[in-house]
Amino acid sequence: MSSAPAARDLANAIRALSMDAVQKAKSGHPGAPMGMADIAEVLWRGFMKHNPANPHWVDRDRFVLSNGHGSMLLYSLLHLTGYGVSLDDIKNFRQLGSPTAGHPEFGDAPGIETTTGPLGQGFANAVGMALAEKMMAAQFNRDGHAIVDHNTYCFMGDGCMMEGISHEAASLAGTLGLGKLVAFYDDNGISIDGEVEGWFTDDTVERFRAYGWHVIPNVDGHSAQEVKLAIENARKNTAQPTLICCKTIIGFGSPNKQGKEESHGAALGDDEVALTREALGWKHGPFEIPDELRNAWDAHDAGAEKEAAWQQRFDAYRAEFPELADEFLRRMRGELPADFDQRADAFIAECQQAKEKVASRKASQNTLDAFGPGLPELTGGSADLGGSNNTVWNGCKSISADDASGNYIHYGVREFGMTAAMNGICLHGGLRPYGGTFLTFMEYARNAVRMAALMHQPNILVYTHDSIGLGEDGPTHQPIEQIANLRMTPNLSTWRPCDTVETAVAWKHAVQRDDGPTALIFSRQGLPCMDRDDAVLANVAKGGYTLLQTGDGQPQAIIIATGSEVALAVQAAEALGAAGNNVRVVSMPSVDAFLSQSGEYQEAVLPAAVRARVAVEAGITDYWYRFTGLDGKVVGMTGFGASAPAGDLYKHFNITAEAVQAAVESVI
Ligand SMILES: Cc1ncc(C[n+]2csc(CCOP(=O)(O)OP(=O)(O)O)c2C)c(N)n1
Ligand SMILES: [Mg+2]
Repeated sequence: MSSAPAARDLANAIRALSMDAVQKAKSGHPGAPMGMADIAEVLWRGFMKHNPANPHWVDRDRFVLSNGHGSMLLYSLLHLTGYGVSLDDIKNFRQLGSPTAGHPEFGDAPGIETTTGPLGQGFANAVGMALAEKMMAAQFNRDGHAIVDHNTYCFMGDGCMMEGISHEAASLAGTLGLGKLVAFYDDNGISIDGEVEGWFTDDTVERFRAYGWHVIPNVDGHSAQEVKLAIENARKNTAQPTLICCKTIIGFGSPNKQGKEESHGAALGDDEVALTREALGWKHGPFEIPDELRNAWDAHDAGAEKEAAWQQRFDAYRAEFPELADEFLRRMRGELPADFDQRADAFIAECQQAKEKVASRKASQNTLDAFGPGLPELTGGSADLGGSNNTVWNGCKSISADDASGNYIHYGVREFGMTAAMNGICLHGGLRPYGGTFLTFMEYARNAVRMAALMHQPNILVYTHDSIGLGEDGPTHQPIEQIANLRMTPNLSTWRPCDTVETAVAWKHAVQRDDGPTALIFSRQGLPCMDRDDAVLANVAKGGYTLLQTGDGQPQAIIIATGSEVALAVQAAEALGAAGNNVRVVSMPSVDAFLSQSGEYQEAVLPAAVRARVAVEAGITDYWYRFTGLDGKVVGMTGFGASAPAGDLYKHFNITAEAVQAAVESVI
């Protein structure tokens, strides 16, 4: 009888696949997979609760490779344990159409929990996943019934540690006591430029202890025994997140390149690959995995058993709490309550009737008060601006380390950490996060906004204080180019509503969207509510619509406006109309929603023949030339704002009804 394969041999399967795939692609990063292979072997074979046959099993452990350049580590693991990543996929590493992209892309291959590559962000995603687990457990588990009970494991390198977001995310995870989060630090002393001593000398152990983490220092990342012990200790501590600091050798096994930056991000070369095979005692050809190693890696049987055990627990839960069980499954499927659409429409109609004049940030809060009670998955938060962002509604209950049963997260002043954690919450499932900050500080979180769009996650981004209209806080706080920037992001839906009605419609859209994020942009200052008949009201959801026209038939000119400037456009149009002109006002709360309408509808709202067009928005003018063309004009900002009362600023920057009127007169 042959003995079970040694841990090192099993890890070497990862090393071989990684160096061979990188060699074949002539591009990629062999160093991290070869350095972390031993850790991965212990974690995935000894601890990970997962079922390759069902990558969507709701109570699986989550695994995040935050140092995503080491993608071949993840692809090797998915392939070896039996996910739908074939040997051909591995051979096609980094090629067009292959699920084995340069960096792990969420949705490309089963088992990839999040897109990683932007260093540090995967770690913040993992924090969000662990937070979601803790909140879902608090909401759904009952005595003797732990149906939500899984770990989040994260691999991270020096780069992740150096990134500022690691501070935001680790600090939040420590404060919230995310005890089921276990991060592994690949402490190999190397990053792209060489030995990190020259640019990274933190005491990482003490740093994480200061955050309130349980830290296990000095683990030999090439000793299966030490890694196993560390994971056991990490799992025993359920009150604090754990960081396991693993000393490793980058490119482990490569005689001439291990321990050096040369193995970080380039193929080892044919000669060195051969030498590495020899050094590792790997006697198999490229992409060849002997059966006994394959069998030892295969996780189908163990995975099926683990899921079956959970299913049994869930069935017992369902027997005792049938409604809760159904609700849990509904939420994990990401389905909205059946009555949401109808309730939302009723509230929108109410807003139109009430015609309240309030800031759109206040209108947003009113909408949350209306939608929130029927949407238990709605999970709010703000980066320490709850009172300004109006993200706290009547039914909000804050969560803490001791009680995570609520629905509101105080993210603290951590915009990037918040947004990336919200991505992790979306990816985990069961909760629908929204989080607020000032629109200007969206830029602190910019790459996480982009990642939400890239990963098709329905993250709801609440941005208030949307323009010079915020007034006295001055130009550091006044967004100029941010709205255009958001609009130019693929798969991000951006809304800048003009009143209570458009605000409620925007929220409805954001909640119903299931394939990407929505940015909701709200004013600090009060905005009048527009008149609309039923037909006009029905068009608001189309993102751009004719709000009013001062005459019949083809208009002489069109004014396109958004948000706080719609009222200026209406004033200008009324003055022009009184002078006998036929002018149309198009309110355009969401350009992307408008552009997704039929060509016929778009032509009806913005007839191509009408080239006398003026756009008005208290943001950078450039974006709007797409709609106004060479013959039109744009009233807006061309530079930074200033510190003064909002009314004075609008006059100073000449964003007024008179300016709009003059612009229209000049193009008619
Ligand atoms: C935000 C971000 N900045 C820069 C990069 C480019 N980059 C990829 S890996 C890397 C160095 C990472 O060093 P480390 O985490 O120690 O990885 P190792 O070399 O040990 O594998 C850099 C700068 C990136 N992927 N993301
Ligand atoms: Mg490193």
